[in-house]
Amino acid sequence: MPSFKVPKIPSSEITPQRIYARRREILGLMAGGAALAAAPSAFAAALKTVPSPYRLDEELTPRESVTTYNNFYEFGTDKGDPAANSGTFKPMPWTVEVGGMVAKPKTFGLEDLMKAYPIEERIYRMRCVEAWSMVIPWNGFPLASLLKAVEPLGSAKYVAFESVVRPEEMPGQTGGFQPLPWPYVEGLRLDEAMHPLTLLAVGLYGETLPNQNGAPIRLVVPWKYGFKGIKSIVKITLTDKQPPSTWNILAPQEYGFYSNVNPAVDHPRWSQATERRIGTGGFFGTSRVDTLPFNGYADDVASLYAGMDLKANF
Ligand SMILES: Nc1nc2c(c(=O)[nH]1)N[C@H]1C(S)=C(S)[C@@H](COP(=O)(O)O)O[C@H]1N2
Ligand SMILES: [Mo]
Repeated sequence: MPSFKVPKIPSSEITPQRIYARRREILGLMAGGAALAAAPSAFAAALKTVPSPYRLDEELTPRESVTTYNNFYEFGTDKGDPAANSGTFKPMPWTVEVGGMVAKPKTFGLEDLMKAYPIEERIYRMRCVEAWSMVIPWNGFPLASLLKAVEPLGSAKYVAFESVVRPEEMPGQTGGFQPLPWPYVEGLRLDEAMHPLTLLAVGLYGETLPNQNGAPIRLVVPWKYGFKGIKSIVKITLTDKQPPSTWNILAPQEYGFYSNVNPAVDHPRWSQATERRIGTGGFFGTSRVDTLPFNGYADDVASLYAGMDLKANF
């Protein structure tokens, strides 16, 4: 259970009415297990979710913004590219291979994972290192649940993640200009990975993840910059060495391994003191808000970094 203060307010008070109307529509469809008619992907389906205490008393970013303003370089580097170019990506069937320093390595089918753990709704802030942010209602289960199932060995100190490589379905992985080395890789310290806030998301806004948001399964670590939230995960490896991180490999002086949201540590090329909150006051509206240490989750996670120099280990 979370240690942070969560306002005990019914979600109807914090969720725009439009979304609630949509929820009723989804609930109606859930009864028949039908896919959504107007879904952006052929694989989109309503999720049966359970409430969680992880809520925020902040305006949600409209679903339209969450699903059209994206970073997912496998589909192109412009914000609109992932939504425009991911139509042929096939997130089903899908497996995630979990191994390394564990007693019970296993390759999980995505549907089995979704049946094994209750799918929670969690509303988190998402802060990109580029100084924009959103408030997103994710659906998923704690990464800790999956890690416990494979029984990490005492020697395991980190968790490494890998995204899928499918040039035939991902236009950013073909052609002359390759913006990143593939696969996209990320890592967490084991205690960060086991933290109750750390989520494996399989949906947002009550539906399976749109391709552009990292279908069918992606990481969400709300106190870290968005690039730690690796998308379309195919492999999770427990290890005793600090894993590589794509943006850290590319520009180590700009993107640290930890990348905890920190308004006091500027990016070498811009300030991190404030952020543009996307979609506030309508689809194209933005407002500038102060960036919070650990993205507002300091009460929960600051103790993970006790005694660490947060400017040196950024
Ligand atoms: N595989 C992969 N994962 C990725 C990225 C990417 O380019 N490839 N971009 C990251 C960045 S920089 C951010 S801000 C978030 C964006 O998530 P969203 O598009 O769902 O908001 O995904 C992260 N995960
Ligand atoms: Mo990002």
